[in-house]
Amino acid sequence: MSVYQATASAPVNIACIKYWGKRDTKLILPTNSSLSVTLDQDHLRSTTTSRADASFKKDRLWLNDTEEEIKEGGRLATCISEMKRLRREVEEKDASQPKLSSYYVHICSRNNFPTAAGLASSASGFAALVASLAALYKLPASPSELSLIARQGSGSACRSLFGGFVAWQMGSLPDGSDSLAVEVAPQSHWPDIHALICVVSDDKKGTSSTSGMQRTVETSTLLQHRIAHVVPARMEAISAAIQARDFDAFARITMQDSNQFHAVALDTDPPIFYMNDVSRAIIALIVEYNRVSVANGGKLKAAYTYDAGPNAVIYAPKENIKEIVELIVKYFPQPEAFKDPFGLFGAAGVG
Ligand code: 2P0
Repeated sequence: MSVYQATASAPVNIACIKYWGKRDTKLILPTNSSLSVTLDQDHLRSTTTSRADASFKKDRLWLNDTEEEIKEGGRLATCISEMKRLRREVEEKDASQPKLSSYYVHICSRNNFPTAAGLASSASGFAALVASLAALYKLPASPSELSLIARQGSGSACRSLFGGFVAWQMGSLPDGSDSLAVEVAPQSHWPDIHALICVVSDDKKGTSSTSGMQRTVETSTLLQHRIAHVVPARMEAISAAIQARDFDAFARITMQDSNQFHAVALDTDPPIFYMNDVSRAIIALIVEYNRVSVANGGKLKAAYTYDAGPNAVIYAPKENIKEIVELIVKYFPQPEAFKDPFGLFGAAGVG
């Protein structure tokens, strides 16, 4: 008897140009394009195994060994049914294919980083889910085509189907068929960039991204300015910086966009605060580190970016990482017992 099972992994991605706002909440269509760097497979990733079997009685999913409910019409159910639809297309073209689209699936997903670390796992999670079902169903789909489905699980997930530098083009069609991820450059184009993740707090965040960004869409006038007048030019400029391996420009744009995303969160009614005093102190440290370099005739040496939480991600060329870690440890001494509890306080290569 044949066993129909496949496993796939997808890494976490960290945005340099932030996605924040939906123009369609069901299809998850964004109000602006975004661009991220996918971390390498060795560090923060989700690994998912999917299995189809005629004996299964319903679709089921386990996340880190705990079963999650697959709510009818919810994001998980949408991704699974969309993948079954693509499988049906394969079966209709080739009658010799087993009718896996009519079987229920059991899906088991695990993160190799603690969910409690406060790092977004929905991006890697939905990307790995879609990739594992694509492997199970032997779909001829490209990563961009799969990104259309991962996007409906969680917007940022569409970017984790590629390694390296990835853009999520917002698209303009109402059905979302042009709102997909594309590769800007593979990791091998610029392997020198590293990401340092500083876990400032592992508390669960107060305002979820999904509800926070909708409140921003409804109440922030600054978001309208950002969408119309800021992001399009930044997408062009950061793509050019990546092509040219221009860290100075990449860093400047990344920090500006992190700042504007948090300004937009603050411009929301009621306001949303994702960074805390430690987050802001890390910004001050990186600003000073860069100021000294520039004052001595050098260039920017590091870029900070913050998502919907207080944890810092610092991008820097590899040669600066050791110095940055030493600075962070000097100014943010940690009690021995809390030193790197998750093994996250270190450099992760990208791609
Ligand atoms: C990003 N973030 O571009 C931005 C920056 C957080 C700050 O994507 O509602 O979890 O599932 O589409 O993707 C977080 O939003 O939201 C996010 P949904 P998601 O990475």
